[in-house]
Amino acid sequence: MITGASSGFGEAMAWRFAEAGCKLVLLARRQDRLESLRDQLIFTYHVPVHTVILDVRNVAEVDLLPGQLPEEFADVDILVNNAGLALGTSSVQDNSIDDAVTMIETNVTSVIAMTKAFVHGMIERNKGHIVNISSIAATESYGGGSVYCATKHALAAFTTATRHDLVGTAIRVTSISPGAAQTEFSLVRFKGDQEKADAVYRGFDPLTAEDIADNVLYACTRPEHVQIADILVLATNQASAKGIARVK
Ligand code: NDP
Ligand code: 8X3
Repeated sequence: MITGASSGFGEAMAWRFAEAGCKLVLLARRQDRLESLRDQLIFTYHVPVHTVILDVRNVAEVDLLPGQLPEEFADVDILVNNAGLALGTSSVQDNSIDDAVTMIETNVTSVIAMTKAFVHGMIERNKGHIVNISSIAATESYGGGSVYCATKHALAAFTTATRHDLVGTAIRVTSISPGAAQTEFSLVRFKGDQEKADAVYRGFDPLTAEDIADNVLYACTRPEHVQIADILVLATNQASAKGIARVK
C-alpha cells in the first residue's frame, strides 16, 4: 500500500515494487493519474493493482479503508506512508494557518490514521513493514519551512514511538529521509509556479524519485531479522538542508 502514488516518490515506488512482483494498492486524490499508472503497471508487469481515490486527511474514510479493500488486497504487508507536502516558504509572521493545517493533517494526522488502520492486521498476522517517508527537514529546521519542518519532526517522533510500540513483534518500522529530490514537491510548494519550482533544482544534480524508491525497496527486502530504522539520502552536492553547492 503506497499513499501518494500519483506522482514523485510514490509513483516511482509503484514501478519498483511492481517490478519486484508485488501486489499493489495505490492511493492518491488524482483519479486520472492513478488509473493511468495502474493500467501501465498491469500491462508492463502483470501484477494485480488496486487504486484508492482518497484524500488522506479524511481520517474517517482512512479508518474504514482496510475493510473496504477487495479480499485479494486486504492483507497489507507493507504500508508506505508517503503522501505529503510543503506549502509556501513564508516566515512565521506570515504563515497561512490554512496551509499549516493542510500540512499538519497530511503529513502527520493522516500517517497516524493510516498506521492505526493497517497495523491491526499486521499484528494479527505478525507480519508487516511500515515505511514512513520523512525528510532531512525531520532533523534540520530552516527559515521559511517552520511548519513543514515541524511536521517532519513530528513524523520522526511518531515513527520512533511506533517502533517502540511494536518491538517484540515481527513488524518493522522504517523512516526514509530524503534531501532535495526533483518531483512535483516544489511545484506544489509554490502553488503551481513552475519557474520558482525549477529554480530549486537549478545548478545542481538533485535526487530523483527513483533514487528514493530504490532505498525503500532496499529496506523492504532485507532479511526478516534486519530492521532498517532510518536512511538519510542526499544528493552528492547537498550537505545539509540548505547546504547545496550549485554551479552558476
Ligand atoms: P509529489 O508532490 O510529487 O507527490 C506527493 C504525492 O502525495 C502525490 O501523489 C499526491 O497525490 C499525494 N498527496 C498529497 N496530498 C494528499 C492527500 N491529501 N491525500 C492523498 N494523497 C495526497 O512529492 P514527493 O514525491 O516529492 O513527496 C512525497 C513525500 O516525500 C512527501 O511526504 C514529502 O514531504 C517527502 N519528501 C520530498 C522531498 C523532495 O525533495 N521531493 C524531500 C524529502 C521528503 P494527489 O495530489 O493526486 O493526491
Ligand atoms: C523536502 C526537502 O529541503 O524542503 O523535504 O526539506 S526540504
